[in-house]
Amino acid sequence: MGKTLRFILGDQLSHKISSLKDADPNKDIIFMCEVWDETRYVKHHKKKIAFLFSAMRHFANELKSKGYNVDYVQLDEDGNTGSFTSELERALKRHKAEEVIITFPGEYRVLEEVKSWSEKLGIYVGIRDDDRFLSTREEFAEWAEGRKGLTMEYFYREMRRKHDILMDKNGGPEGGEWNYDKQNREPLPDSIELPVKTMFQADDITENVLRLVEKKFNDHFGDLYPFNFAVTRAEALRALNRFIEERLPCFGKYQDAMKEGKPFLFHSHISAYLNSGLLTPDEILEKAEKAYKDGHAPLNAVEGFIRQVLGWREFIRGMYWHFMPDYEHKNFFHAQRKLPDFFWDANTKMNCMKQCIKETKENAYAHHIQRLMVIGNFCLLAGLSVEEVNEWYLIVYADAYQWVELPNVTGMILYADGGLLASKPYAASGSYINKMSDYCKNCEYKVTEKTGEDACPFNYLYWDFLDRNEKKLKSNHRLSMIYKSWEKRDSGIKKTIKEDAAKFLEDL
Ligand code: FAD
Ligand code: DLZ
Ligand code: SF4
Repeated sequence: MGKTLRFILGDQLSHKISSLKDADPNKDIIFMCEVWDETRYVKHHKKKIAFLFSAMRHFANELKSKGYNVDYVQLDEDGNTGSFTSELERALKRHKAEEVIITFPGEYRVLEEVKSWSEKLGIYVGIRDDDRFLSTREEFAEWAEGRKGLTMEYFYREMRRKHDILMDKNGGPEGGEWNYDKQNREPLPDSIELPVKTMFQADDITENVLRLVEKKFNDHFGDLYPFNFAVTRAEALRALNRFIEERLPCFGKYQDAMKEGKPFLFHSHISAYLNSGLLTPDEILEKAEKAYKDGHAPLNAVEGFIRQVLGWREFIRGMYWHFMPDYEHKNFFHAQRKLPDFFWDANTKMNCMKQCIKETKENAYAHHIQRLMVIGNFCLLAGLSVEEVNEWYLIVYADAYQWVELPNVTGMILYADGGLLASKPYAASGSYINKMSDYCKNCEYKVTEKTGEDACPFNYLYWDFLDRNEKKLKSNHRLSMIYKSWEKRDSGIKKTIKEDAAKFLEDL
């Protein structure tokens, strides 16, 4: 009998990954490879590549020190052929292996590639479930079956019940409510002291990777330095523990707040670690719930955080696999405007966009409200190309993989799925941004002005978007009041709004 090769992908860096469950250190080969195709299918942010390569190399070393036989192919190694399939083919020959075991990949395109191996390479391919998620694709499909609308909130309640998280002894939600979002919308007070972000020093492995990225990916978006990501599970756990200790108590209250020059606030900054497998959702939920039970963090904060991980994250993944591959081609509003250059250099007069894009470029990170209500809101209102916006979001964030990026972009910000994920578009005028941030104070535009050269573009773009898409949106009962107020507006003002929007969009 030939050898078994266990293929670990770059976002499968978990010691308990299903593909390793029955691995035999004496016989099996653990295979990992850095390949051009994965780094270039979109031109990822430099920090994202550096993080993942360093985390992959550290993970491979940990497996080696546990006694496994690890075959790791580095990007610049002689003979690296550049794709998963061709590298696997070489590895199969090297080791005379006839069988590959792999955990279900995170992206549809990779799954298609994995499915082709059996025929192309004449081997047995065992694809195992990715049991790091709390809901399986089958469970999601069962839940979705026959429902008119797929609402995250109901899915989340089922998950709370099923996994017995934040439930009281009578089987109801802890504290009597399922959701404490009403308490979670405060802007950040000037006086508040923010905890320092957890940062890590680069070791030799990371230094080598940084030099490689500098050399090979210089034309990619984003700043490589300073680089202070966690690259091992032990480091990622430290970041998680410090979040629970220092940030979680205020996570809820200031979850939607934004502040110039403060990219990290009370968020956890664990998404890149979670999505690459250094952390798993079960341990995160356990620590968060314990913080509430120990009286360390209030219910609104803990419930709010748990909803993101147990609710949104699992729901988003469920949606991805439920609606792929069609989901990738949705474009409800036929949005096709080219992505403006300032998405790459942050050179725009709109201070909110400037700050959020600048921080994205520096950190490969922006928190949720920046992604949703500033950048995302702009993409929606300006009718930017669904394809280009998806590509941008996949490139720029260290936590971005298509399974999580696509539903957030196509469904949540662009409403390009026609309402499969969100019950109405997340569209907002400048006053929302002004309420939740201090960006408007330093902006060349005036948030209080609705039309004219100095007016905040979000103000006229908001109404222009609703007017442009009236046929598609008017029947949505959640928008009926807004359309009524638009109808009542003076026709001269409506005309000016539309002219201002047209001019702005033309100049983009
Ligand atoms: P926190 O605010 O501390 O939240 C805790 C965790 O909850 C996150 O780490 C994440 O794992 C999970 N979470 C929260 N919201 C979501 C959500 N909507 N979908 C999935 N998980 C969620 N998240 C990604 O992990 N990868 C992406 O590529 C990604 N793209 C996004 C694109 C857009 C347009 C939007 C609006 C959101 C996107 N998100 C994405 C979700 C969310 O913005 C990030 O997970 C979050 O900002 C990561 O920062 P954090 O770890 O500090 O999160
Ligand atoms: C994102 C990424 C990058 C940039 N490079 C690699 C790589 O060289 N090797 C690898 O195994 N994985 C990489 N990844 C992550 C994969 O793209 C990821 O596993 C798939 O997108 C499936 O989710
Ligand atoms: Fe953004 Fe408008 Fe405020 Fe300027 S005025 S920061 S464009 S919301």
